[in-house]
Amino acid sequence: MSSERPLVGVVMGSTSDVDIMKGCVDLLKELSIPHEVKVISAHRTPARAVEYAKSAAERGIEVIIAGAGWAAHLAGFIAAHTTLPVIGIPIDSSPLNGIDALLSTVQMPPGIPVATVALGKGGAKNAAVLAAQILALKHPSVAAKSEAYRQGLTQETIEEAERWENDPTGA
Ligand code: RP5
Repeated sequence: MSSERPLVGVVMGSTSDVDIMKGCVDLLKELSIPHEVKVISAHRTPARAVEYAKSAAERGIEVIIAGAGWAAHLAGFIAAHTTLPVIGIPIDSSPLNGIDALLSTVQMPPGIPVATVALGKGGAKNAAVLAAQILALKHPSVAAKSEAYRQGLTQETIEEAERWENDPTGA
């Protein structure tokens, strides 16, 4: 949790999602983006989900990230109650390995979008990066962090590739 006023609201459907959602929160921290984290279920605590979505903009939140598994209605339910951009992370926690969450999150009807990222851990990280890229349009400090993150990723990938290219059989 950041001490500054949060710009990103990170919401997950259950404490059982923490393992996956940690990747998102860690990256928001790395990018120095003020954020808050809430556990709110669209099915088990629907009134809290409505209250959260409706009050987010007036509290200064600019992007909401919502991760949920199974019949994952959290991101869509929140999107229905706010015009803030909502990024949905489908979590692969169900016996269907997340295909249910993926379809529930991505298949929003016309007019109420959820920017759905990849399933599971990769998606959780991408949600943080996408939130940073949205905030970067307005916040120069986030733009700088976002740019530096991308450059770091590119550099790291080149160095890793060169290590293997120079010594393909090395340990
Ligand atoms: C979803 O149901 C949550 O996002 C979680 O991924 C899944 C299972 O929740 P628990 O039964 O583990 O609390 O709403």
